[in-house]
Amino acid sequence: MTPRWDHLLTNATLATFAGDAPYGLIEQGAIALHEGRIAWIGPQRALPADVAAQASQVENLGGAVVTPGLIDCHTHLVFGGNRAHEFDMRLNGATYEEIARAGGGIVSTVKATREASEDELFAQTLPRAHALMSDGATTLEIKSGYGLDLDTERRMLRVARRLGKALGITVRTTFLGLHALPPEYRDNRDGYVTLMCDEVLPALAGEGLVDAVDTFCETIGFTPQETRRVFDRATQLGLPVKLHAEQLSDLDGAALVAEFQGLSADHLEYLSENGIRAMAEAGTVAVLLPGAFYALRETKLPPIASLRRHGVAMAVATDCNPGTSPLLSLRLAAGMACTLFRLTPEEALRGVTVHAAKALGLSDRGTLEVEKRADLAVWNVKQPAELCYWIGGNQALRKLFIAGASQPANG
Ligand code: DI6
Ligand code: FE
Repeated sequence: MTPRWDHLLTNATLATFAGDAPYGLIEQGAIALHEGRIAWIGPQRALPADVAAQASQVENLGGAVVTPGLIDCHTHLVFGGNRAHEFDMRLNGATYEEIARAGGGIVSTVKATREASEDELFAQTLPRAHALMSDGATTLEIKSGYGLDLDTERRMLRVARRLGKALGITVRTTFLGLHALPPEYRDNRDGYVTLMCDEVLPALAGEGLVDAVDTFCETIGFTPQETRRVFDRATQLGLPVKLHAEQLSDLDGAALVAEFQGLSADHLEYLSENGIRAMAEAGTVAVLLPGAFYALRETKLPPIASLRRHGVAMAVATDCNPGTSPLLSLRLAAGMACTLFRLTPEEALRGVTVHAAKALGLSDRGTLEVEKRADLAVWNVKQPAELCYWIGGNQALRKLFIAGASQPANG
């Protein structure tokens, strides 16, 4: 008889995140994978009698927790060089904004990125992608935004696409041309926004390199009016939008991205009730970035209680970037969302699975349900809360399944 399933995992603690029960938990569960999809899932006692004959491989997990493969829905993973020297400056009292205005910050990474070849950028980024995978990530969002010119923005997005192919994971790319004003346009903001809206974004979208469009809407970034210009262009190109919003101040960016039915508003330390109501109305996901909050020693907490009250889905991501969040573990980001933002472990884990999928507009993953993509993480823990509880270390992940193909934790 031809096996019905490629792989059957038994004796598992399944954190499915399907439905409203805590973790969508199925204890003593089993899950069958076939041709890259989940083919069966449920309590082991409900498995068909002749199950052993129906699977090419049967694996007893000894009670280990299985979650959907984690989804990092906000990273700046591709960049040249690093900014450890600014880490020192900040610890000596310089604020993120002072560093930015002194020509440091994003612009200093732009210089290093412009000078790097595609192969050099790929080689520098690969270890960072491996690090995220070694702690459970199977889908990554990767932004441009350190090129700020056509050639380098293209090179960044090509490297992002290449990482997905090389690692066999899903990479969703986001155009972030409005991340910072490059030196050559310091006195010509309008010229730069026009270049990005009328030339760079259309060109890169036409080359199939862009899945969504983002902007750094902030006092040291771009105005709501400038944001609206690039969002109008994204809409004309049929691309969804998301936004770095209310990180350092309230420019009502959340309401703006919600007006465009945007996928997500990200950071949100300074988010207002008006912004929350608009996000709830539009179904825009709140992406929380505790790594930047931690690294910047921020003190203003995102309004978590109000987001809960309004039923706004909360995602959690690393915001991995060289300046404000050099964080290479999505599982640690989930733990930080608990300890720093007071999310429950259940909320934080939903934040790196089903809500992160929503923030990327992906409906084929993020929960363990029949027909969903067979991206799974098998963990060396017996209860899901441990994934947020343990700080650091690389002992948590046992193995990944990526579209049903298993690979050991060390990639
Ligand atoms: N907000 C951030 O925290 C990062 N980008 C953004 O829009 C910072 C990126 C950097 O400092 O390199
Ligand atoms: Fe960011």
